Amino acid sequence: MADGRKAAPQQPPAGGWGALNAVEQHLSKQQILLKGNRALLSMNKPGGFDCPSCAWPDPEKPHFAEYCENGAKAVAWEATKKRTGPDFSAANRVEDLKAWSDHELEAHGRLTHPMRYDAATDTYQPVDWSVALAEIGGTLRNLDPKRVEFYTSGRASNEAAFLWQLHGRLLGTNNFPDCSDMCHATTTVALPESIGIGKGTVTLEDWEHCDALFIIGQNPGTNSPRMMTYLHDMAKRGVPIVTFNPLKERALLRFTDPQSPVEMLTGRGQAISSNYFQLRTGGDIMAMQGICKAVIAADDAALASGGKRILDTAFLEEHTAGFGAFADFIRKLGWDEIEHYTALRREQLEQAADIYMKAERVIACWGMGITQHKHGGDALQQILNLLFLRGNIGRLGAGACPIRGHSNVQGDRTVGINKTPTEDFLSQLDAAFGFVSPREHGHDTAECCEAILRGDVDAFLALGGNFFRAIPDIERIAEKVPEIGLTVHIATKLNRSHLIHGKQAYILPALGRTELDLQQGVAQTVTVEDSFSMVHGSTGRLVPASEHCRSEPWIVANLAKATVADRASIDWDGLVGDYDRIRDKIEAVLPEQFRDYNIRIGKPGGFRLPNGASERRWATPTGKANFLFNPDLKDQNEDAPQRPHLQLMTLRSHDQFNTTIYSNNDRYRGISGDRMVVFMNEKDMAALEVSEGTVVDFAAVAADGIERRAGGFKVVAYDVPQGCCAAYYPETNGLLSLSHRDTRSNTPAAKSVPVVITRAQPAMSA
Ligand SMILES: Nc1nc2c(c(=O)[nH]1)N[C@H]1C(S)=C(S)[C@@H](COP(=O)(O)OP(=O)(O)OC[C@H]3O[C@@H](n4cnc5c(=O)[nH]c(N)nc54)[C@H](O)[C@@H]3O)O[C@H]1N2
Ligand SMILES: Nc1nc2c(c(=O)[nH]1)N[C@H]1C(S)=C(S)[C@@H](COP(=O)(O)OP(=O)(O)OC[C@H]3O[C@@H](n4cnc5c(=O)[nH]c(N)nc54)[C@H](O)[C@@H]3O)O[C@H]1N2
Ligand SMILES: [Mo]
Repeated sequence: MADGRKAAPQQPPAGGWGALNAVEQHLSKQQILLKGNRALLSMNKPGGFDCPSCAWPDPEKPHFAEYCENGAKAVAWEATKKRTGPDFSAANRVEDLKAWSDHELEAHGRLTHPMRYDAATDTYQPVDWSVALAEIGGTLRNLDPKRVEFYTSGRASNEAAFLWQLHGRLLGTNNFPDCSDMCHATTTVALPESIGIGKGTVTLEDWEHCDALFIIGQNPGTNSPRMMTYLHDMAKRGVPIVTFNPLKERALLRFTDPQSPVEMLTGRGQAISSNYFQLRTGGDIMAMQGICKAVIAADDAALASGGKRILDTAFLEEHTAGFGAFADFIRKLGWDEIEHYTALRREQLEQAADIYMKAERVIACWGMGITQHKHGGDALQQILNLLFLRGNIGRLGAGACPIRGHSNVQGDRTVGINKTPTEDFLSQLDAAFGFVSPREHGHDTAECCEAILRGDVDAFLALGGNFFRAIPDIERIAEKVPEIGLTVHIATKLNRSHLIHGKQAYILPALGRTELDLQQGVAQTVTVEDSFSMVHGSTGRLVPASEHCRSEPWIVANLAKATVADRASIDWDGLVGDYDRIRDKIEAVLPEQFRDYNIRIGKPGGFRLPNGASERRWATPTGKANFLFNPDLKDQNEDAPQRPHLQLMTLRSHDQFNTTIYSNNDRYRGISGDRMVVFMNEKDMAALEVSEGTVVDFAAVAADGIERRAGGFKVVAYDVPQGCCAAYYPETNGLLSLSHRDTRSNTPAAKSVPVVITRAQPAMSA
């Protein structure tokens, strides 16, 4: 192709038989064919468990099989028959395990026993729960709480996360680094500036009524595949779907619904995106402003000719602030500039504007392609500006729709995982439990990493996740972790973070969400909040992986009991004996949001948390929805100290869930058996004198002057704009500089890493 983009190979649509085959293969690899299948049928249904994979909501009337290929993989991975028990850990030195791949570590199976690190043998050894808890509590209690970090990964339930923050605050800290700090924190922080709330405004009902959809920087075919059912139906109804993504993602091109017999038989599938705009990475600010420019120009023309107005002037007057200044700025923007920074043509953006103007009800969704940038917040505020122009918010079929990642990442924040809690929250918490919470702000993920680098952390505790693999700058930070006095990981599978440990180190095995959680003989339900602010119950059903696994609420409560029992009179056993009591406490602390919590989670589909913006109430300083823009900001990548060769996006393959690698395949991108690849434009390849299959090394170009390298990536010619390339996360995380991050929320700019690419040096012979 003239612009160096490799034409997409002739491949079948996404979904379809490929997806069904993948489900069967993943179940059988984990030796759970029948058991797994039965589990899958109770997933995302009232009375069943919530899918542990993504945060897409459950419909009120679920399909017979309300799950997707990647949800099935997540369940198979958790319900596996394989085990990582005491024999294994006693026989393998931690130093040796470091040579294992991420896939191998987790694929070995579920953790079955609490373990404690033994320095003499460099192994983890089984330890009784009571001993582990007493030892951890004994250490923690005597530390300066400002030097203790409580990390949360977004699979934790509301109940577990609520007890976790209570534990941290009883100890005396607001240090709550969260996986969301690497993810949608950009949304949580920048969206309130625009509309007064950090959450999306739409529900599934809106999705059913919208008549044009914009998908910006998100890959639903892999990361929220149940969204594909909606995209498929919309496309079939003729609803235009406008995609902005540098990379051609196959499921956004064509998708076969595995539940449609006709499509399965013909193999043709349904075209999904009506328009696919391959903008340059980080070009979203100007792309959105370009669309706004075309819309405002059309309205100016209508006004001049006495035609019907394009803008929703009533909405703009009653509900927004700052429109005048924004419109002036936009009118002066030059199309040359817009084309330069987006790598899109004016006609393309005018086409997008045309679709936007013809539609009565527009939803715009976004993911990591927007949030993981230096000015991610500014980019999403331009998406909001576009929505405001025609009043596309707070009415049926229209609104803002950030698509969250982990299945309960939004809920964990709601119940208090927050380094800057409001005074309201803290005073209610204090009243509910009879103590005084710390008021001083704590650390987010980036600040926690900085504290580790400075040597200012004495204990690091993680409720799930794989912190030391998911963060930027992993190599520099890993070097400092052995200086930390205590590391504790509550986990289901062994992962790299457990091998990068402190002096005193523990791994505590948790029940997974699919598993039966009996407390005092009664099956417990936990709750989660999805991307649409719906809260609903999840009840595990499978036999636990081991009799020594404990539920997360149990582990957290017992850890708290061993550490801070004397700080307030709290009936920890009572709370854990019946999770209704934990929910009563959540309701006491957040009465407006969780009114009648225990009653309302019984309703199919659950209940929706209050969301002012979706009713056109704006909790902003102006009391309005704000048009926000920075006139000096053109794109995300202007200030690299040296001209990088390319902007690297770090992304997910189809066979991974974050740092959990199910296999080395990426079916939709045509990759099999290898994760060490870099997707490049053919013109960039020619300029760098590399060809398909050449092995290359990356050197990152960071403002802090530190050299970061990663080597051994095989070049794959791909349909990406010139100047951009892509490789998988987490293999590239050593290239990310901790300081290269969203200016508001500190979210690492994982989608625009400036890199220089060179041919790999032949290995030196020893
Ligand atoms: N199966 C599976 N499901 C998952 C996950 C998983 O790893 N596996 N992870 C979960 C989590 S925690 C999250 S946060 C979500 C992540 O889900 P997504 O938000 O889809 O995340 P990514 O795959 O990292 O990247 C999203 C897309 O952004 C595009 N992109 C990159 N840079 C830019 C840019 O500058 N502009 C635009 N417009 N697009 C860009 C990429 O090409 C890619 O298609 O998925 C969740 N669900
Ligand atoms: N370069 C780059 N870096 C990124 C990203 C990127 O796009 N590019 N994405 C970022 C994003 S969006 C996110 S959300 C983070 C993810 O960061 P994390 O949330 O920290 O990482 P995960 O890989 O989701 O965590 C996997 C581990 O969770 C544990 N686990 C699984 N299920 C359970 C459970 O039910 N209970 C408990 N206690 N543990 C469980 C298992 O031990 C497993 O090994 O990574 C971020 N890092
Ligand atoms: Mo995420």
